[in-house]
Amino acid sequence: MTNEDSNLVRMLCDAFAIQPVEHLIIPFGSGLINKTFLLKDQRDGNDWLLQQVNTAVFKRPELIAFNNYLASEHLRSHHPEYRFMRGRRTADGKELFTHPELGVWRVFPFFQNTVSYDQAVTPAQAFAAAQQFGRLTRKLDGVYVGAFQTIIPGFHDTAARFAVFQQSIEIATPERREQAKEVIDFFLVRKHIVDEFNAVMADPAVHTRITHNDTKLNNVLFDKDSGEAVCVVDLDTLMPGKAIFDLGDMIRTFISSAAEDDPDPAHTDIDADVFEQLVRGWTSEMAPLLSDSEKALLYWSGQLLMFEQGIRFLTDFLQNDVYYRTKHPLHNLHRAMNQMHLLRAYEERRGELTRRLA
Ligand code: GN1
Ligand code: MG
Repeated sequence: MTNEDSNLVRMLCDAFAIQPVEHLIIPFGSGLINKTFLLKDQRDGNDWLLQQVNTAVFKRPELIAFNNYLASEHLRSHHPEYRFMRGRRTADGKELFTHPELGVWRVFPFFQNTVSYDQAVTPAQAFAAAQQFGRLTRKLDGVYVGAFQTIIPGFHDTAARFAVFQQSIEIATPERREQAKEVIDFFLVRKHIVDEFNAVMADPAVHTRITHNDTKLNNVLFDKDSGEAVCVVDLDTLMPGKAIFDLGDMIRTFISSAAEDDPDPAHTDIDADVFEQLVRGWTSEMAPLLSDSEKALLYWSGQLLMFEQGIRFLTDFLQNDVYYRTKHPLHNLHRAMNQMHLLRAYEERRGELTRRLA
């Protein structure tokens, strides 16, 4: 860890009244947006996750704290057994630590003996993980959705994201536009997905609920020994949304054999058993709440989210990497290519996959 990071962690520990065990401060996780540290508290032996809120992405971090508060109050009174990751307060009782140079930080309990996976789970793990995401939305059924804030406006507004994508093609450097040509064309010819999205959004039977909005596989913690899914994490985007989009992001991230930035099509294979079990896991919680309209969108939700994520990565490439953290100049393009290969494979196997859900 750099000197700078050690100083940072020391200030954060002061702010949140934690006495860290020096050798147990580790940079943590593989998020593309936030910086995270894991550390142990000398006093009580508890592990904590220190997470930076990226204020370029989360322009109003207090809204994250607000929604988390509303959710945790509802769960505490209606479902006290539910394991919801509530943030630790600062020494002076605030939900967020805000500092002019160090930025905005939150602290969460870290459940010991847990692990998360970036990819390649078994069908049983896929069932359990999807069940956890479904359970969150189900347990939050009954809250007054209107009281929750929109943390990132238009987060899953695929139509708006497509419009920005089209503009970014125009303003991109000729070099990047040329490098991305095949991928741009691939997504442009799928504009019908945007039309389908607009129809879905206009359907009153596709309900707005409180959803997680970032249901990647690695946002579920599994117990290292029993292998059971323990809880969901990364509640930064807990806000009103369509539950079906949570399902779509699970399909996108669970079923692929390739890492999210692997551009080689030969590595992208779809695990149909994982697909089937994740949909079953999610519906094992959500079925009582789902309308016929929503039930008709199970397969489609995966298509939507692969499309949306593909154009998000591609837009960022065309805009010279302003949003996602990148490790090399082609990183966002590789991510977009990965979504392209995944979506293509997913469409090719549509018949087989939808039959699995019958
Ligand atoms: C971002 O930061 P992380 O890894 O939790 C992004 C998600 C994307 C994801 C792709 C706020 O999530 O929407 O699906 O990268 N989060 C935000 O890996 O934009
Ligand atoms: Mg996230």
